[in-house]
Amino acid sequence: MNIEHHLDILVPDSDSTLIQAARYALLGGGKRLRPKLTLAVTTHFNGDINKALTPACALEMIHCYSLIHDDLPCMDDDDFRRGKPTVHKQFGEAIAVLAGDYLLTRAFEVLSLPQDLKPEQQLALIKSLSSYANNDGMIGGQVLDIESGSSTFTLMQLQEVHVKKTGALFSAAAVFGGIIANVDDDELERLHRYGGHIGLAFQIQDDINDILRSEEKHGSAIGSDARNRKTTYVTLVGINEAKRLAESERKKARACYDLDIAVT
Ligand code: GRG
Repeated sequence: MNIEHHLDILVPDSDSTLIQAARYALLGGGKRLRPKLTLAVTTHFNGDINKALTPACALEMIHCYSLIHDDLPCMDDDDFRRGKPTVHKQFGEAIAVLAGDYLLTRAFEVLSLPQDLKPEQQLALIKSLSSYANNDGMIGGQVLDIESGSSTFTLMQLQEVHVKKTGALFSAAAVFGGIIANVDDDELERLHRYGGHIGLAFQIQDDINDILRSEEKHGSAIGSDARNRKTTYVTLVGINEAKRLAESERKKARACYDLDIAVT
């Protein structure tokens, strides 16, 4: 069951600059955490992971589109991602915007393709992904983040940003596995909470790693987030409390399901 191979099939190579830019982002060496989570949850509920592969790849397309747009000069203005120039550095800003748009659109297209799922399941996946990726989820989190400018968040506000911006796609990944394995609504609700805890733990750990990477590289405990004046868990509560919060989120996730997934 190969996520890389399936992504390659779903966005086949072409002479089109748009497709080349989309493939540059999509096939560029991500950890594939969200699709792996979908496959792990599907397996946990004895679902068929062959049926989970296309939906899992749709999630990765949404994730990659969000990274392309997040790196743009009008957002985080980053020059490198996954050790390579960002899409707008490589292909120009206009093509980067459009490659993000393409992956967003293609994600919903592949969810709607005839496949080995019931139409009700396909509809549930589409509905679920639309809401997790939208204003109540990922895009809403990004807006909150941008609107805060450089003012400092409270811990509650920071948590809301990350529950939406990062947690929502992890919830979508977990819920996807539940939909594919045909679990009931109570279980879907638990999967939603599970994904949210995993996502927060992941985000807090990412903030901690930013500091640790910086200590390794520059010998200073000021990470790139702090240099960019971003509020992070570490800048807000310090590294020890951040580690405690990450562990607490992992514990809450484990209280939902004790799955062996290497996400955080
Ligand atoms: C622009 C619509 C829009 C949304 C942007 C999720 C998001 C919102 C932006 C991603 C930017 C970011 C750095 C978010 C924090 C979460 C995070 C560390 C994402 C990177 O995820 P990984 O580590 O990436 O799973 P890989 O490269 O492994 O796929």
